[in-house]
Amino acid sequence: MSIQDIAIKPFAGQKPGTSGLRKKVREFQQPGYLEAFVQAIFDSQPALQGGSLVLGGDGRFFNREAAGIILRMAAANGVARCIIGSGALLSTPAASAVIRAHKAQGGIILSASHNPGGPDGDFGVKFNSSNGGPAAEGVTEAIYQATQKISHYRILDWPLPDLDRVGETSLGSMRVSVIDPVHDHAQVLQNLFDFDAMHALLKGGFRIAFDGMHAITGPYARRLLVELLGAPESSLLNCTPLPDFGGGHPDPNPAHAEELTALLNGRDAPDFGAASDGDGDRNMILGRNLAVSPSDSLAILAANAHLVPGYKNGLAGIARSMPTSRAADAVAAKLGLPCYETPTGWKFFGNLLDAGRITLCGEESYGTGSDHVREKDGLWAVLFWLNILAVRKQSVTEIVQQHWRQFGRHYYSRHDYEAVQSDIAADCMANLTKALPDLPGQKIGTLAITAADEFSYTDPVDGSISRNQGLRIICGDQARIIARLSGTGTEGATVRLYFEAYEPDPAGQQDDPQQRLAPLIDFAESLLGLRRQSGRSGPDVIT
Ligand code: VG1
Ligand code: CO
Repeated sequence: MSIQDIAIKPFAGQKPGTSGLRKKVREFQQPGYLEAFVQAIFDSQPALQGGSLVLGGDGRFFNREAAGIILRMAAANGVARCIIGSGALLSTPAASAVIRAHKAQGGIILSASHNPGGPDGDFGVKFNSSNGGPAAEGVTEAIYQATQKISHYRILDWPLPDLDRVGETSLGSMRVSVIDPVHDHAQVLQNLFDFDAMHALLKGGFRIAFDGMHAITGPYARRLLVELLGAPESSLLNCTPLPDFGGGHPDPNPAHAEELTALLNGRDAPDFGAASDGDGDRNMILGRNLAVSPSDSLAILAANAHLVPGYKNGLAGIARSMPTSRAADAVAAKLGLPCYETPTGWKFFGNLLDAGRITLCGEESYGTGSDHVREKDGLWAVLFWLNILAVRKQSVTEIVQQHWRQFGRHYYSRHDYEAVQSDIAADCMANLTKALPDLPGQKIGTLAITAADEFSYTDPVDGSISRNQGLRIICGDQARIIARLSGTGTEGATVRLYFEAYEPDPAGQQDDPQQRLAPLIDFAESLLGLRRQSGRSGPDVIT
């Protein structure tokens, strides 16, 4: 058995984005590319030496190969124990649960989340810290710096143990624990929700449909929804994980989860629909003929949290990412809770959760979660909704409508312009940046602009500052326009535009969001010139 020290040169651009390093599979397959990034993790995270590392991924193309390389590198870099999901699988929230349950020093998650997979698709590597959450900016920066001065990587030249059989084994002097990928996560969820009440709901004829989008959540959904809650097997759609996600785009939104959306909009629809993404951290919630806006979902979970055993003693606070609608703020204000506004990306919730300042948090991008793990959690949100539905005995639509009547409705939409030429995207953002100082005082129809700025965030726990987190145009409590560049795309630049308008009057709460938001949408275009410059007639994806 020998440890090999292999010379390499640094690769340009190994800088983690919103959530880990995401690149085309082919880029990751270049000799030494994955190895360089992983070695940089070991070089910059000395606690892993002699410690435990959790490893698993969403099962996409290249997952198993990459896991094998990382396992042999971990052994060569002095990791004492590697805890790996069988088949090298772990959903992102499950990886977080495993890190916490086994008090590991960190974890490596192999996923490009909602990005498509397959040989021509995307791959990703993400490092999570000992709290189970995505590495904070300071850590990802240290990893990036290490990639830039790398000269060697270390790897053990030895055959891998059987990764498909649960049990204890070893690789060199490293202990390898192959675990059931579902167990720890299911355990955490069973402690939070009223499984008896949900079981009774389903037994009483309440019908659900869960779409795994051929990604990681299939086995998790089967355990939780079918085996524990007694839902019929036919409730599971696309729950066999495939390395290319069946050619689909594992992003749970009405645009990409077409089959499920059609089912819920069709005749004899189930009462409740849900889907999750590639790595199982996102969720979409559907009622009959209704897609719940993720921002509303966060607010509704917060307003009803007291109905759920794990949160019956109340919430410490709520946080949302900046572009997420202010629906959650309205609930926090009513409940007298602190509400934090963080930059996009789950890593920014970590400190608030660790410090006990918040219990629930969420993002407009179909992500919700709580302090039970340190990642957003798709099936957690599904169970949370089912628990509320079991207690309130109302339909999804009734719950949403009642919420709007009580708290007002925040009309909301996100427009994505994908794979825009990078220089055009930069130019449009520069146009808007230049316009910002003159905007306050101007009007968008009847709405007065009260502030316009570039969002920067000071972490209230450790004081770290994150600048350049998106451009905002704010019309008091009435409306907002936000523009930012995506940090997860792998082709050109993806521009995200976010629109929000508040309607307290129940008589005005039944409009079509796109129509309602049209003046904001037009105003944004007049400043950005994105359609004009990119030659597109509209966004690629509207959610
Ligand atoms: C997107 C979402 C962001 C989310 C991130 C990771 O980032 O907007 O809210 O945290 O994806 O989610 P960006 O930079 O492309 O806007 V996941 O499920 O892809 O890990
Ligand atoms: Co994801």
